[in-house]
Amino acid sequence: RIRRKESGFIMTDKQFPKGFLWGGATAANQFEGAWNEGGRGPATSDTAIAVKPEDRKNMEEFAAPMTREKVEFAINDTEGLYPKRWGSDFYHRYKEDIALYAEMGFKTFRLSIAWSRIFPNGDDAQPNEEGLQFYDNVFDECAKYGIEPLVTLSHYETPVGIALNYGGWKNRKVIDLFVNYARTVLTRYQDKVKYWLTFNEINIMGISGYVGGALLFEDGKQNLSDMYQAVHHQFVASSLATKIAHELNPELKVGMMLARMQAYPATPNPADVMEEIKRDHENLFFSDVQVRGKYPAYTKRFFKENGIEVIFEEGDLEIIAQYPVDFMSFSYYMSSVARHNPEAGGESTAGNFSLGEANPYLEASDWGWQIDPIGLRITLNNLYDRYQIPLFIVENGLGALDTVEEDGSIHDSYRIDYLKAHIEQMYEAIEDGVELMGYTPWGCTDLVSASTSEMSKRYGFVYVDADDEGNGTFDRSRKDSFFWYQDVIKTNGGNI
Ligand code: BGP
Repeated sequence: RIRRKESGFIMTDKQFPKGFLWGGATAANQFEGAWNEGGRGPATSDTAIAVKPEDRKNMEEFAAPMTREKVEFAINDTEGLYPKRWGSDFYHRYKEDIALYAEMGFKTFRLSIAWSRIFPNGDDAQPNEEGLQFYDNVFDECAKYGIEPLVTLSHYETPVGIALNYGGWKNRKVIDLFVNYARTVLTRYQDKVKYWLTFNEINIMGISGYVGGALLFEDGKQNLSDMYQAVHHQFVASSLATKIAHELNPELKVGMMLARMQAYPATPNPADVMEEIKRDHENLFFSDVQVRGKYPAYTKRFFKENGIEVIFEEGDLEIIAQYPVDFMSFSYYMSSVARHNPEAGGESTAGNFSLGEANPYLEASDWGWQIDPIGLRITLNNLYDRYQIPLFIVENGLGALDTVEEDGSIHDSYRIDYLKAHIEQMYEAIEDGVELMGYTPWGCTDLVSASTSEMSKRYGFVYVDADDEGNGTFDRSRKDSFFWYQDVIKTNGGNI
């Protein structure tokens, strides 16, 4: 099956589609740092404290509701450990980072805009020009190398002013504030950015009260009505942003972003299969609304049975119906097991969002995330069967502890194995007929973890010399996976 040799690389018949968008993904709240520079206002992510290594598998902090008390305390606290405030210092090192992406051959680079860099308090009358200029510089740098930016409007951070003064997304006024922000950046960057995502992992808000940063619970208790009200507002805001993008230029493509959680029935017991369908409904509700443009019947039932009250204003459902997304993107890290009677289950494992039953057929990462490459093929097939629109994998990867050798090299063969196995399954899914736009593995340069705020949980091809306390030079270096991924891109997946 070996076809030809090109500049030292063996090319095989196994090729990804022409124009496939290989790249990497980051987010401002975990990567940029410079939290109080350039006129940026504080964001909810600046108040996320580090989880100690011994508490790694304890997801309490991740899932704890965001409260006024905590946010106010953290924002005035100069002593505590808040690693997202310094991130990986992309703010000062973007030129070097983008040059490294160009060296790997990236076709695309996923990043997010920090809302509070543009509107420091969330509701300012005028945008902050210095913030706008920063992203102009970043996009111009990408353009130098022909790298297409893929931009998330809201990735796990909200201006603190919106949390404290409005209570976050449960307040309808936040739709207008977001739409104003979206209009500002879509208009400004319409000639520089073609691909946009509205909300990162829109389904996580309820589970990750604190990390998601979108919703304040005054009494410290998660409340399903508030959560689904907030989600509804995000649906409307997302559709309005899509409308603006298409009015500016019909060529702009706007996607939704789901944390896809593939679940398997624990046994062939129909009750377990039904449990899996229920999990799918919880997860796919978000893409059903954003892709199909309407609330599914199963959600109406769920609302009714759980006493959830969501206020829909006149015109909301029409907006959602009129402006669905152009493509669907998702993150994929692991799969899970669905069992009707959890007590009958075996061993448990940690995941990025919750504890769950371990699948005996799979191995897990050091953080307990179960590694399942075939699950990615299953997911791609299921999503494409369901929606028949282009898909984009905008996050995938292995969080691991890396060791720097004496000569500075980093031999991360475990990361290469993980990514290779997933890319193989992507190829299979494409052969199955799935329309896949691209692949941006998470944290292409090491960055601070969303769930634990650790720097030592690394995903990158590029190493950042910084520890969990923010000590280090923050200098960049190439891991073994850097050279491996460079080959993958150069051969358009032909060496997998
Ligand atoms: C996703 C988030 C990212 C990211 C990733 C890895 O849920 O969109 O922001 O960080 O998960 O998670 P973690 O950083 O917790 O390892």
